[in-house]
Amino acid sequence: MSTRLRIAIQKSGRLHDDSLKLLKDCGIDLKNGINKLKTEADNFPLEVFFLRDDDIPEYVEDAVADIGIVGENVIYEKNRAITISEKLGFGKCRLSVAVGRNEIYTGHQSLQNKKIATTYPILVERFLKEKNISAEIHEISGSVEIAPGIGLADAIVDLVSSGSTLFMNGLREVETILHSEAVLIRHPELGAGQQHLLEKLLFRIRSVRKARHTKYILLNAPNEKLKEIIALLPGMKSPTVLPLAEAGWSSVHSVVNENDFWEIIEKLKSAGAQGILVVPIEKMIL
Ligand code: PRT
Ligand code: ZN
Repeated sequence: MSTRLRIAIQKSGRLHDDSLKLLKDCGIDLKNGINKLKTEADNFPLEVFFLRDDDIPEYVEDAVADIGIVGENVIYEKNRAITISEKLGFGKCRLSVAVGRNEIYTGHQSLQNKKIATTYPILVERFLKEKNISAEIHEISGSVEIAPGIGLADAIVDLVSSGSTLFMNGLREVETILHSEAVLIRHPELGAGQQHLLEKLLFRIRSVRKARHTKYILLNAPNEKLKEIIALLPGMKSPTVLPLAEAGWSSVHSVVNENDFWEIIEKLKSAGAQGILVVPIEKMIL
């Protein structure tokens, strides 16, 4: 059988859709039937396993899958012998300490001798040890946010993204233990064939991710303002400048980073740029 790369992704949940979208954006078409345990790609030697996120590090460690997509929070809690290959920029959240809205909290020393409910006992234990605090960790498997309300704990440590779950349960976020996002993990020792396929996949992932943060920009500029306008547009090498049919005017093409985007647009306008078009880029190969 020819060499294939086996990837484990979440079967359902918060990372499922973005993981599939990433593969799709990398030009990988999966055969139908994503509700099954596994599927494969039509146009890339890739087999996809659908698993619970908590099991993914173990499958990769045991070489049942070569690579996987999972949150950093799961990796650090599970402590498996796997390697992080690439941050993927989605599934962002933080693992935070929260206490009752009206509780006094003056710093981590306020946790001394308290009861903390969490689904992340290993990370919490490490945090307490680092801070030299002794507290009782109460491991529960879900709905951590109700623990203080029912008298099970004085504080909780849980994942937070918008903060609305904490707010709705009368809790207040007081300290962050870990920032997390989805990452691509790999078995530490892949065969030469799998290693080669992983490099191909990583090349595509980086191109897709770079493109997501970059826009293609086209504008018209009076020639006497070109120098000033070009100085605002770094481009990949330098901007492309083409003459317009109307004498004295040029069309300038370049790429801009999404983060600098509005700032640059304003400066371009005040420098005399007109007819500014901004379009998404699908892939970006540098
Ligand atoms: O079934 P399976 O075991 O695969 O899934 P799961 O239920 O264990 O995980 P899932 O799908 O909830 O989350 C998968 C991963 O998404 C997590 O391991 C994180 O890496 C990431 N992620 C990002 C989050 C959140 N944001 C998040 N907000 N995981 C969980 N939450 C929960 C949090 O536990 C809390 O209950 O959402 C609630 C808080 O959200 P806000 O927006 O109200 O703050
Ligand atoms: Zn899970």
